[in-house]
Amino acid sequence: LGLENDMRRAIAGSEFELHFQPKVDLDTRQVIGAEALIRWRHPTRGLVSPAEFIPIAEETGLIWEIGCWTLYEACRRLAGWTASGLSLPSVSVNLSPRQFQDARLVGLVTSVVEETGIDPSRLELELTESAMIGDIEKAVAILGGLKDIGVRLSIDDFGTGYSSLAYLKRFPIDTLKIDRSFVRDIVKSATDPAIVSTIVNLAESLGFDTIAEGVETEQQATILRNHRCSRIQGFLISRPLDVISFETFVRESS
Ligand code: G
Ligand code: G
Ligand code: MN
Ligand code: NA
Repeated sequence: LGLENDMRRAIAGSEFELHFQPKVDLDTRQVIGAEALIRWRHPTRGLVSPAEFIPIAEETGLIWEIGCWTLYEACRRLAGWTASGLSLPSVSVNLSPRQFQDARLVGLVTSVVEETGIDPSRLELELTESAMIGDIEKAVAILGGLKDIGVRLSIDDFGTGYSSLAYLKRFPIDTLKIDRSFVRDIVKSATDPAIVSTIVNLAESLGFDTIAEGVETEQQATILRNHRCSRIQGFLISRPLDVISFETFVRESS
């Protein structure tokens, strides 16, 4: 309950901030986008990881308010960067299962896009497979509502959930984010290169893009390139950065 009460205060008192992790084209290392990742600057505990507070926010329902703030903040940043000439094609925001299933989601995204004036195709929403299993018809309807706004959709941590191919082909999504567990051991593993290759081929057949997450070494990047995965994200390129450091990173790499 301690953290829950603190979270209510944090929502009211703007103790949250967004960090941004660049996504790049593997060959050119050009920045193609960034993932927004929330951080909580707690007055006594210091920087609290979302891994710690997002699950509590999900349980208590506070995730709705936090998600509203995250979406607005990410889009306000994108609008500001566009106005100031920083060249950043897109920004992605993570949505947890409860956010995805909230009946207010399509309305929220519509309002955020209108009020911040961003081009909706430059906003990407990252969803996990677990958010979409259960009621597939409902998931397809929500995804369709989001696509109608013009935003891009990706499946995060792809390969770790339960998506069957029958469902996957019905999802109007744009990108599969290859889970970092397949990248971690790709240099030594007998199976992981084949898994990555299968995901890339599957994505191509269904008309989706891919990006590999958690890329930490040049060796991993080389193997990913050999398996025709052309976009990467991970500590090799950059850790998630606070706004000032991120702006410097984008300027220096463009
Ligand atoms: O950045 P980090 O490794 O600390 O993130 C930990 C987890 O928190 C990841 O699974 C990430 O997707 C999730 N996360 C980060 N920011 C947000 C956010 O704004 N909303 C939601 N729902 N999850 C987030
Ligand atoms: O669940 P999701 O994929 O949204 O999680 C994003 C989290 O992954 C962020 O918290 C970020 O800090 C973390 N992350 C990003 N790049 C790397 C990486 O190269 N290695 C590891 N171990 N974690 C990473
Ligand atoms: Mn993510
Ligand atoms: Na992920």
